[in-house]
Amino acid sequence: MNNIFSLEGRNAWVTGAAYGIGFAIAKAFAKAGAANIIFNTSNEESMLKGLEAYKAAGIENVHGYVCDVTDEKAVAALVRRIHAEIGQIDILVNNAGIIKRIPMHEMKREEFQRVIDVDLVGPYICSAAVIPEMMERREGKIINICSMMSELGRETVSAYAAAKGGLKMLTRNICSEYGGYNIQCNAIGPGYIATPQTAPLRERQSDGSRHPFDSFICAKTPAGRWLDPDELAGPAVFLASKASDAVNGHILYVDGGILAYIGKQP
Ligand code: NAP
Ligand code: GCO
Repeated sequence: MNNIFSLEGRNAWVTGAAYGIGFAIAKAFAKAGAANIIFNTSNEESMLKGLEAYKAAGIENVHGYVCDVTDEKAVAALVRRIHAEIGQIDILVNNAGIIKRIPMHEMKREEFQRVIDVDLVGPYICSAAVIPEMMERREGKIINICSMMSELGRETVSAYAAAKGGLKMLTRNICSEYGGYNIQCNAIGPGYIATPQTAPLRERQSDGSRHPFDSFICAKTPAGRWLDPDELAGPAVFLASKASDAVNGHILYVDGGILAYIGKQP
């Protein structure tokens, strides 16, 4: 039974995996037997810090690159380099993402566009770059990192919700268009995870009290807490492994039950 969850010999590219959710998923892939972990960030500083972090975690065979997922020429060049230097890309995780928390009517167009470009166009660019080789081999795994905002809205995150809602449908469309090549494209929809991206929502107030959003999210989560990035490890290994070969176009919410819960009565 365990073998179907093994990633033995597989090469996995996790975008934006210097830290946060991507780093946790890449570590899990390595522990599941992946032969090579490939990650990219938008700048050299975080890429180098990422390499140090993997080394400190005892993860070997890690390859870090600087590549903005919105730059299709750079992504195409990176994929060619990976194929030449490392080999086939068995698993792609479209993890790289940003958020800008600004009331929609105050948001500048270019701010809205940047979120859409990184969070939705980036996964399209990276997926389109790896799919031809997966088609040739008639095998591949693509995992998109969606969000609670693939299903729900909230104030100040209009661009992010639009992007993550679109990413949900991009997941289903890649499934529909490439399932015949034995390519499975699924998504993980994390709940509220303690990473740098959500750090502003957990900051202590000047009087030492909890951030109101921190209290709000704990009331919206049945377990009453933020989730840890490492809690995405099992779902990610499942969707990257042969164990999920018959799962396609699925959004696997790893949210501690948020989407099922009306919230704790104040
Ligand atoms: P994070 O801590 O901010 O990490 C984001 C990663 O993406 C960093 O490694 C960042 O590296 C990279 N990145 C950003 N823009 C990039 C670009 N243009 N090209 C390449 N890399 C880029 O975020 P996180 O919390 O780990 O979130 C990871 C993913 O999960 C995102 O898609 C996010 O929307 C999603 N998500 C997060 C949560 C949560 O609660 N944290 C919940 C649901 C979904 P550099 O900035 O150094 O380039
Ligand atoms: C926010 C948070 C969320 C999380 C995540 C929830 O501002 O509401 O950043 O968007 O990042 O996407 O699933």
